[in-house]
Amino acid sequence: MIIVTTHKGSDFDALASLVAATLLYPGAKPVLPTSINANLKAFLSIHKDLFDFYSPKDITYEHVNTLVVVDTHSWNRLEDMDALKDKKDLEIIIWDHHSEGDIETDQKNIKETGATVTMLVQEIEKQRKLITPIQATLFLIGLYEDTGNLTFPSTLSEDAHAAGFLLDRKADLYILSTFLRQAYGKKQKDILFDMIQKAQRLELSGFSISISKMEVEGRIQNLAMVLQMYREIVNVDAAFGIFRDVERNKCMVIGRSNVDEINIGLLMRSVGGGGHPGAGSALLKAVNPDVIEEMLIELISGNQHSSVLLSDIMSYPVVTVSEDTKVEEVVMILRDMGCTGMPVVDKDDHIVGVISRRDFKKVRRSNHMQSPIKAFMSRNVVTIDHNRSAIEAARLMMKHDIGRIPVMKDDKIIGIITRSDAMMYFYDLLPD
Ligand SMILES: [Mn+2]
Repeated sequence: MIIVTTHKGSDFDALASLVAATLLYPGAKPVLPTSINANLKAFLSIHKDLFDFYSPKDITYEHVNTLVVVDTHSWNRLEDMDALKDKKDLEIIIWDHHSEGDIETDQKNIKETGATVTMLVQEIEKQRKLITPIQATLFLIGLYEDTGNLTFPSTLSEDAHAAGFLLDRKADLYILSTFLRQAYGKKQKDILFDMIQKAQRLELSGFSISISKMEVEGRIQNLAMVLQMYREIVNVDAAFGIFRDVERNKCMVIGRSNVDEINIGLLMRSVGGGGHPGAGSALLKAVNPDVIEEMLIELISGNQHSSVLLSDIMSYPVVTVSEDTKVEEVVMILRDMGCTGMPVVDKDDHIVGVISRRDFKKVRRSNHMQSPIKAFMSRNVVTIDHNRSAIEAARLMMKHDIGRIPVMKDDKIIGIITRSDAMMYFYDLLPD
């Protein structure tokens, strides 16, 4: 007997993948966990008769010789499957878009697509299996839910192709929009209430800020929406949530800002994430939430309480070029050293500019290759004194959107601090 199952707290991607897998493995019994999301319950209350789902307790484990697991590959996310853990000669097949999991098998179909159902739909298309409009609708709901209607940064072109294929197969967008509400479920509500109860406001550089730290279990969807609501409710200029997933030892940092002066995208980039001025996030491994909070406060307020000096973490010696060096030569030096920019100095070794990849865009004509580099370098040089802190360097990088800053002592360059130097420093703060 072949069974297909998926994770507890099943969402639409899980359900869609479960149904899709039964098409790829004819005769396979779909085993739906008893714990499923609220919007899935609503969908099944109407569509249940169309699908022949089994409950884990209906399964006689001795009869199972093939186990197909979709949208997870962790034993502890399955419901009542422990009896199969050590079963001899059990064939296990995995279809999942999460990179982490402990179910061992040599039949792993794992790719970090936006939704698991995308991979199964690709296979259905490849094998030219027929699907009904209702199946296509369910698959598209799963795909849209996990990719935020193809807007989440995790979305790949494969997801969009699969969506196109499903629309071709008559997926019904009216039905889809009925069931696909923004997932503001119990989990999200509990988190929001907890955040509001513990809400703290601080005033930093004239702005009202709120930073909440919380422990969460597993991957919780739509935390960004929760944070957006939170910022509006507590009415601050910028709000940050630091969500620590204890089990995976990761912190999800999400920011929302309503003022131009606090650029979330730049802030998140300086801690290893990304985003745009109003919204952004970063996923940090093994970082203490208190350290992240401290970093955010320091970055926004520009304080320098750090006792570690730049001279301890900067890179040196620094290769510089003289302002009279020909463009052609500078290009060669950069290529040889494998770097993207360097400081430019005059004959007294004083810094007069920096040259970076951006500046070479100005070099158009080939006769420019013989010009001195001073004709193309940027003269607005941001430098930092050697006795400043790493936090301040990170703040300058953020403010000017640059990745390297020359470190100065008595008007001479003694080193250079790069974004990765600053990151190394922050990560070294971690407790073991
Ligand atoms: Mn999924």
